[in-house]
Amino acid sequence: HAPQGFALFFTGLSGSGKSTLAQAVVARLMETSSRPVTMLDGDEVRRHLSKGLGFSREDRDANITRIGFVASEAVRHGGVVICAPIAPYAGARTEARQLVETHGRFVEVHVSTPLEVCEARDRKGLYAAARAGKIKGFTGIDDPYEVPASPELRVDTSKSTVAEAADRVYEWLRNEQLI
Ligand code: GGZ
Repeated sequence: HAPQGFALFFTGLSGSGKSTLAQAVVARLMETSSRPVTMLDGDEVRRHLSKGLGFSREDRDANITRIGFVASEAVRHGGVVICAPIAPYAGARTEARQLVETHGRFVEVHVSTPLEVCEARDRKGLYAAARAGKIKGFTGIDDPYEVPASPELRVDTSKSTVAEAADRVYEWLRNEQLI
């Protein structure tokens, strides 16, 4: 019979390694299975699905609800969906979970790389801009990130390599017989 659909939902600060990790997991899935994977890339989501939304609480919540809705539609048909938004608010994450769990599994992965590490990396210079007051309401600086209380998995990319973290996610999925 057709395998169960699931959404792999990475959440964490900007620069925590969510996208890199998501890409590594997608690569592993592609190597080992012929199941199609829908990647809801953060930048693309904000360019298309969530075009026009900003970073107020309301807009961030709307962004996450839209991602949850699209994920649930793919999962309904047995699909594998991977997304990696910051998703700073627990309420919106729960809403996305509920949408997806109507049809399949929701796997929340908290990418728990500490703020100090994300800020030291500052790949896009956004933390420096936020500290300088050039960006207002930046997650972790002057906007909240509600730490997930009970995610399926927690990974810290300052304590392991991306490959090791991707391995842990992959093994977790195998253990749950999702792949
Ligand atoms: C946080 C911001 C902000 C503010 C722009 N706060 O490192 P990035 O650049 O590529 O990832 C961040 C991205 C976050 O978008 P999400 O759709 O994942 O956010 S949410 O889940 O909260 O809807 C960052 C950039 O957008 N960015 N302004 N104020 N990140």
